[in-house]
Amino acid sequence: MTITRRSFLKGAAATSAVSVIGPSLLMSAKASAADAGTWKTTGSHWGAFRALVQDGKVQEIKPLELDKHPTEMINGIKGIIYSPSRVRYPMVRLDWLKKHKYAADTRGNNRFVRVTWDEAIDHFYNELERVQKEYGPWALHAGQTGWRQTGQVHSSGNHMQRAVAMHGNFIKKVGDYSTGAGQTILPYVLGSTEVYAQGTSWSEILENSDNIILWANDPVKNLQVGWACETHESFEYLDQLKEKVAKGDINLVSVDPVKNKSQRFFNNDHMYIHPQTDVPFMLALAHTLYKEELYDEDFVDTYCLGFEEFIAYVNGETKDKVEKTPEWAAEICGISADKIREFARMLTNGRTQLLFGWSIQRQQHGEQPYWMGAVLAAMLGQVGLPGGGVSYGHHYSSIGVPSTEFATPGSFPRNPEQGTKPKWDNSDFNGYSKVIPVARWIDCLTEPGKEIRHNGNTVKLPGYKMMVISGCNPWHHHQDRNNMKKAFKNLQTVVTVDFNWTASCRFSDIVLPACTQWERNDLDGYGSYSKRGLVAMHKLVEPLFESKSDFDIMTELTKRFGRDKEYTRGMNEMQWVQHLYNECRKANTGKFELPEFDAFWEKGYFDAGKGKPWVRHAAFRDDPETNALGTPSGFLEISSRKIGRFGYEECQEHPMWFEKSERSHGGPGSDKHPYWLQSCHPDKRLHSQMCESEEIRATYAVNGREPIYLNPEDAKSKGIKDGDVVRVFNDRGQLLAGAVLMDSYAKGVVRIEEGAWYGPANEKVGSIDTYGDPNTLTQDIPASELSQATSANTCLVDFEKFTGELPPVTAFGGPIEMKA
Ligand SMILES: Nc1nc2c(c(=O)[nH]1)N[C@H]1C(S)=C(S)[C@@H](COP(=O)(O)OP(=O)(O)OC[C@H]3O[C@@H](n4cnc5c(=O)[nH]c(N)nc54)[C@H](O)[C@@H]3O)O[C@H]1N2
Ligand SMILES: Nc1nc2c(c(=O)[nH]1)N[C@H]1C(S)=C(S)[C@@H](COP(=O)(O)OP(=O)(O)OC[C@H]3O[C@@H](n4cnc5c(=O)[nH]c(N)nc54)[C@H](O)[C@@H]3O)O[C@H]1N2
Ligand SMILES: [Mo]
Repeated sequence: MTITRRSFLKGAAATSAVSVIGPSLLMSAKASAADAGTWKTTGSHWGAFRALVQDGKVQEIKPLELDKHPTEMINGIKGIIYSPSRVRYPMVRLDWLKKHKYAADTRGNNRFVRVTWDEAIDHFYNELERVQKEYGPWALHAGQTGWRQTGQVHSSGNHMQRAVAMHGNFIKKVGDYSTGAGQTILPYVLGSTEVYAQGTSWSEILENSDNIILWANDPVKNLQVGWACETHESFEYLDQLKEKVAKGDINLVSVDPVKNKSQRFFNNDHMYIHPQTDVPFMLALAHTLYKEELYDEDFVDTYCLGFEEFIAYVNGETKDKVEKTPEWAAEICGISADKIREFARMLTNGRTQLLFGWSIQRQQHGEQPYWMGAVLAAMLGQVGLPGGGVSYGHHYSSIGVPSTEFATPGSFPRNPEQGTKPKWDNSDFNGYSKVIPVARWIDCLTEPGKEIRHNGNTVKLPGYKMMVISGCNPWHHHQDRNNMKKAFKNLQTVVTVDFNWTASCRFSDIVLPACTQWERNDLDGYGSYSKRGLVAMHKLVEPLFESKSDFDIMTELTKRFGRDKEYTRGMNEMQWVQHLYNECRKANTGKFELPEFDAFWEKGYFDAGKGKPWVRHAAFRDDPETNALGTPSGFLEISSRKIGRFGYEECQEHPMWFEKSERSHGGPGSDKHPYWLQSCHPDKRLHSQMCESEEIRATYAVNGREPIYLNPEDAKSKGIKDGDVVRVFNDRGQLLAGAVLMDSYAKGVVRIEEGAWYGPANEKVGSIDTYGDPNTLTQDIPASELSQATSANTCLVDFEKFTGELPPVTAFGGPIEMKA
């Protein structure tokens, strides 16, 4: 290995227009004959697999025999381990190190110097000390979390938070980017988050449903990954569903502005809808059900609260005094009034299961479509029946695959030992809130001290000075890059722990190289909601370069203040793996017989078999008094007095239609930037993870750039052909992407998948993103005062053919290495 980061980057620049895809730097073409290799078992968000390790390198990967529907993304795994974007050494930003006052003005210029591990940990520790001493706990944010790799011992967020918490207190977050609006509204309506709850079993749905509505839902794409090691069992049911649709046994309709991957798989009916206008459509459905007396009055009377207030709004008697007729809705949502009425009647024709995806709650007023979904289900009166009612999770982590009774393994603890105090035992947050809604962390930097409303409380935003990031990539997951660039100028020190040189590393000051999950031993639950068993995660190869496990990194940190024994509880990695296994084995006594650890480790998994079918909300339906919902009244709340009392503008006492700040097809802002940008979850990545994997990126990148999916007529009107590089822009930012023309996209709708690595031409606000991260263009606004959730899908853009000289892609290949 003679090539340096710098020369690699130059090499990438030289190939500019073509692509940065080259042979992986570390892959040996052929393994030596001497080492026949060993097959080892491990897991991942993409499923369990066995890897052939030869000459200390991963040569081949094949899915675990239990996985009958592996995702093609496992072909990208080698490319993660051997990516040219690996963080190789501890690095410190040159200007932060050499200049005074943290040199925040040049943060993002990607100029770093290599330091030793000792120096890096010293810097990290000294900064924690300084911030606690000079300011206090309000000045440290270590609360962002995300899709850390799998494994219960090494869960990296736990390691970072436990170590930092032993040192001092810090700002934490509540909520997440996935379901921020949904998980906040649904407890008021149905008594639980619903989004993270087991749903009615697929077998019950397949047997009992006459109609299934995939509402903003793309399970075929999104079930490829899971929060714990994914089993892909749900695909058995999707195959059966496809058969039933073909035979006409089930009427499957997708309500979506796009003909998505699932629709292409099922070849089912498509109810096209204009983006962000589901609520007007749903209000008109409610109007039809009411006027045509098709709704279930008994169910609404017995099980629900607040129908009268709601229906008065629908009838135009309250609020805006507009009757929510199909004709009214048609103008907004692009579905004709006749079709709306037909759709309403269809819903009442037999058993109907509504299956919502999560994307429509990741928009401004994202609470409303979810609340309306529950109201429609209530009016249909089938909540709690097999194959009827409403679900908000059947596209996620095998929800709908029956759960076994298996007790899942515990994890390395996120919190310090009970009863202990941090080194800096200071709980004075200077009047600021110590917990912030997750997506408001940038507002803290741009508007410190501001008071905002959140779910019945007031939050005072702390203008923190230091941030520690591990197991997440905020420079992928958050919205509006240029606003982030401005905000980061108010930070003194950013520490990131990652195995990949992401944009979050680029905008940090201290970067610590973690190893990947395939460079350490661990164990994980097999299946998230299905609780299918356990997977052994054998270390495939030794940590590459100077990387270390998060466990080892944070042990080093805690050593600096004499708390390492307490941190590790005196156990090393393998002792933790065995400890968690033995605890799990004990917890399953009498239910499942788990073998001794060694036998489990050698076999590679424990299979708990299949679970028992189940129907969500059935207990409530059977006996609503004994099994009341967890709502304030115990009923399904069509109107919520509690929310009404909050007095919010953008989320009131029952579901309503609110105009969006940006909406295509004639809505606000569409005269200037006519196209709706949806930043859906990627088909061939897990967010930003695997974008760095060159082999798999080569299968979708266009001209070395992230694809933008366009309607062919829209493209033609701008002289754009398949494969052209396109400049996509709005008032917030600009990026380059590669055009892919597809009929599946309606006119006025474009898609760039989230997780595309941010590759700014330089650190200056407004500079063009050379690879195509959609969050260069998205808005950083809250869904409402209730949830304060992200609204990435409320975003308009325009685009044009790019005719200038193509700048090189700067996203990949690591930092520019400088001499200190
Ligand atoms: N525009 C737009 N933005 C979105 C979304 C959208 O739909 N549209 N979706 C949002 C959603 S739902 C989500 S969940 C978020 C996801 O946001 P994130 O969870 O932040 O995204 P990931 O790309 O999974 O980032 C995980 C990071 O952790 C690193 N990592 C993984 N394992 C380890 C480990 O063991 N140790 C260490 N130290 N690091 C590790 C990875 O290399 C990667 O950089 O994005 C959100 N952002
Ligand atoms: N392959 C893969 N799978 C994943 C992930 C991944 O990164 N890659 N991430 C996982 C995670 S963390 C999450 S949170 C989930 C995300 O799950 P979701 O948020 O449900 O997924 P998306 O793909 O963003 O969107 C699903 C569908 O919603 C449609 N849609 C968007 N806006 C609207 C609208 O206004 N109205 C209607 N009717 N439809 C709309 C889109 O066209 C798309 O077909 O996926 C999980 N699964
Ligand atoms: Mo998510």
